[in-house]
Amino acid sequence: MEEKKIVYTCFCTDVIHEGHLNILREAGKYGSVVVGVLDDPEMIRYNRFPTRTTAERVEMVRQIPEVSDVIVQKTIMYDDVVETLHPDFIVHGDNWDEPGLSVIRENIEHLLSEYGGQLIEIPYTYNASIQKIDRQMLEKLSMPEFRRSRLKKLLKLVPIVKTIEVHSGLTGLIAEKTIVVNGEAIDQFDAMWISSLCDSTDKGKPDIELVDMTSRFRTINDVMEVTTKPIIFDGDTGGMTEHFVYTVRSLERMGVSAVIIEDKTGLKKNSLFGTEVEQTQDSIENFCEKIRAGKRAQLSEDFMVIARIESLILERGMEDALHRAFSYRDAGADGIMIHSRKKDPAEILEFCDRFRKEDRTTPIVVVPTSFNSITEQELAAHGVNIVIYANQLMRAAVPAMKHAAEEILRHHRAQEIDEKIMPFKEIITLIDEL
Ligand code: SPV
Ligand code: MG
Repeated sequence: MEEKKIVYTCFCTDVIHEGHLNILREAGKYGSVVVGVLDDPEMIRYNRFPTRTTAERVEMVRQIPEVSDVIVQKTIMYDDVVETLHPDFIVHGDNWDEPGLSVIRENIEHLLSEYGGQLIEIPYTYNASIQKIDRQMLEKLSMPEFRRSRLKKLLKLVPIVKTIEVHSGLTGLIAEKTIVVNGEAIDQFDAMWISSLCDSTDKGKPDIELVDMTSRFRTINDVMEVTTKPIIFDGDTGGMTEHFVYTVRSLERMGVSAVIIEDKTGLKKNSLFGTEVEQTQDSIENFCEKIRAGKRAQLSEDFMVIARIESLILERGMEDALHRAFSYRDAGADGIMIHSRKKDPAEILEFCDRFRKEDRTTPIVVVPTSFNSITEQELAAHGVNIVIYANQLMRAAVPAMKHAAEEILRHHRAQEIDEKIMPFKEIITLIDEL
């Protein structure tokens, strides 16, 4: 008897809906159906953050009668699957125009062509009921409980959490939706940073803890209304300990995942000024008490208080930075941010290596604004867990806006600048309609 042909399809979904069942029914006509469940880390890079774990999704697919076997697909590209399974057919929806899908199609076609396998494209179903399920998934991702816990999950799943600064709904949408295809890899940001510098600058104010918490919370709310990714909040010095505890409660309730507070006191100025301006570092005792109070105040398990060390910025030396790091950790800090304004990443790497020698688990956060030649991969190799691109969106926007304003003044009309600026039709593609 002729052996049954193998038909393979990969699912990157948390819910099985009629579109998937349709794919499986069609696939079943060609042979015995093996479904790949895309592994969590790859789901995160390529698609939406999974609301169910890989194991749960495997179980979900196993329950479907049309499915004869389930495997975990480790990478978005099909090389490993094809090598081990050698399917006669690969079935895929015909929604190839979605971001990133065209490279996957090329990958599948190339692999199949090597041994005469066949790609079967099935019309992609996206009706009202599927649309509703899709929206419910997005809604779940944006809810405070789920969003808040996502940072800790990410820390377990990805080599380094890539975080980009946002200061408005629009920049939030850019962080949420920007996807690039880099060779065979698809990439996107994991989390968002509400920077005190950019939040203040957007309001035309200096970064000296002048913009009050109510206003900062409004920025968080603007971002949260249109996004799902987790938020790390720049809490400046945290203010007075008696105030910080209330900030922790509010952030937690809103669904923020972490607050980073820096060990400075008095009139805080931005760290990128370093010793050019007068800045005072807090005592270890005071700052530890602030961390302890914040940790006592939080109610959920997943909220993180991360302690930021300014010793290198204020040129107090490596030993002081390390001593503070261990003290803050012992006071209960869930992570350590180490900052530097040197172009050379050497002092950051030395800190990370020495910290990691004694502590293999406490997350390390860095902000490579000055030491920007270092890659995420190199940082991760030195034990860094979260990288924050703290101000690049703002710095990209300002010169572009300034140039447009100058051009209009120069030419007494807007025609000359028109081809350099994005048509609004394109901008509004970022905005979701309900
Ligand atoms: C911010 O983005 O506001 C920061 C990081 O605190 S830095 O500007 O580098 O101090
Ligand atoms: Mg700041």
